[in-house]
Amino acid sequence: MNIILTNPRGFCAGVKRAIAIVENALKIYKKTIYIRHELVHNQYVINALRQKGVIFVEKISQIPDYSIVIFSAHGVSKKIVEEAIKKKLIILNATCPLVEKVHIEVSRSSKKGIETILIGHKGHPEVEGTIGQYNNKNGKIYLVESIEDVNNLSVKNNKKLNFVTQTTLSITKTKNIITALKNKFPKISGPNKEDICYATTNRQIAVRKLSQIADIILVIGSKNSSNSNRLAELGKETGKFTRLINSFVDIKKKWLKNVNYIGITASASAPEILVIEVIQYLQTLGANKPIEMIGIREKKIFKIPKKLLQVKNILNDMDEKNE
Ligand code: 10D
Ligand code: SF4
Repeated sequence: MNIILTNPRGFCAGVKRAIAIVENALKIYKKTIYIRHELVHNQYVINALRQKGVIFVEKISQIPDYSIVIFSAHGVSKKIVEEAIKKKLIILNATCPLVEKVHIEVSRSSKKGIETILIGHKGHPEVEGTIGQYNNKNGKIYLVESIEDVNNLSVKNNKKLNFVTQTTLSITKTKNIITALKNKFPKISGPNKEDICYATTNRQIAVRKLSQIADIILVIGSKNSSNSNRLAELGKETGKFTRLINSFVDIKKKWLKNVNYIGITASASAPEILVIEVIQYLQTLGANKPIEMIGIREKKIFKIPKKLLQVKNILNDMDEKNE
């Protein structure tokens, strides 16, 4: 039995930054840290942060006034920011800069009275945050999930129309939806390709390559994670037996019968420790040393907000003065 690991896999720059923000905040502020929504959609990460005393909430009303709140990497609506300001919360924004870019685009369209179509999954927090950048007094933002939704859509002014997308969608499905949009609304403007981020794109390309070699594919990621689900969906579309697993505990021995090559990937929110545990488990069942696939090298790094660095500096200064 052989193990093949995709490259790239695991944490993206946005997830690393979000976790770094929380880690820094825990060191700097000696108060309870509240996080609005799961920081990233991964059970292991969330449990680890809970153990460090972090409290996760869905509503700002659940947070006591004057507390510290961190917005999750998926971003929040303008309304949520306003609620947090009203409660005089110290806000640390862990929204991925690539999600923030989409927010800016939607906000700009809203100010200009350009109606916007968002391609994304209904109910996902990123989608809610992006919709929440549009001021409905100026026009409307429409959500489409499929070509069928595009066919059924009618807008007020098809000459002043823009589109944006969720960052973690399927590359192929989104391309088809954009084509349908452009056919229906030839004057629609939007990003050159789509807003699907580099990490989502690279992990999907890697799984497609993996499917050419592997007999089965295991995607490490949590069930509520959009980018994890897209990887599992893609594996299945290639015809390979594919399962989304939280950790090695979810692996069923019957999946491995007569399997020579086990392909493994990890989503943008899944830590490498989970990959290591899967390898160790498969090796107890007789698997060989894993083979690393060659893939796109990712160099993107996102800095943490200056606010956290400033607080750190002030504290350092105070320490120096006290010495
Ligand atoms: O569900 P998802 O794929 O959007 O989020 P997850 O937390 O699993 O991965 C990180 C991606 C983010 C924050 C969306 F850009
Ligand atoms: Fe940012 Fe992409 Fe990671 Fe989402 S998946 S946090 S958009 S880098």
